[in-house]
Amino acid sequence: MRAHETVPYDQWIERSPEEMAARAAEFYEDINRRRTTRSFSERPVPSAVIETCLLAAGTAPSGANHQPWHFAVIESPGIKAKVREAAEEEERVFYQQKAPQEWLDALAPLGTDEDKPFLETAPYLIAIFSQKRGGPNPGDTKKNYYINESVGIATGILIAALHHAGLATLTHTPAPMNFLNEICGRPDSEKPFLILVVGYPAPDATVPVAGKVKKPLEQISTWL
Ligand code: IYR
Repeated sequence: MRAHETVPYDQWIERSPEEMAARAAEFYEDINRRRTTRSFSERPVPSAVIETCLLAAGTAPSGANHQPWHFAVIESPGIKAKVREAAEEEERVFYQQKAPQEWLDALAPLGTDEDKPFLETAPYLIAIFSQKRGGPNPGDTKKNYYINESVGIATGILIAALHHAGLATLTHTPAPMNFLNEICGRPDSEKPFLILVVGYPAPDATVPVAGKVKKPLEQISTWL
């Protein structure tokens, strides 16, 4: 290995097998209560909570530690309205023309459609962008690696962090989403990854029964 600077890994906390099992079970119980909701309350959310969850997302592993992500946090009602207008336009084309029947059939149990009122109701929209070029330091313009994997992992950590903090999320992926670059003032070298809708669920929020069904361990894992 080439010479590189290191420090002791002293943030590591050793846990007994019992403590590990208890912590794993506690985390599973909490994350298993996460549901994607499409019905948000207008109740304001403290911006400091969003900031801390973004810091958590930013700890994600990434290709060559280039951290090829950018989070555009939208709280302005005017900008949210613009996002809704552009997203609903794309979604109308998707649901009424582009989507093959097989896709529409797959979405039917979730009850999604082209109306996206949550894009204005929810207190925060986080538009997540992936960066083709960048690097660990500000101003770097190096090639980035494993971009989708890296941004996907960071997004997963962000969703878990927001849920853990007590907030609901919805992953929204209008396609194509190029309108987000202009609305959020992001350069063409960045590609919209997804919009995360964040807030409290509406008091009368419901979730589709179909979404609760998660595959059992035997189906999602093989042990060799
Ligand atoms: N982007 C559309 C359609 C959609 C696609 C999938 I796959 C979903 O899991 C949910 C929705 C929309 O947001 O409605």
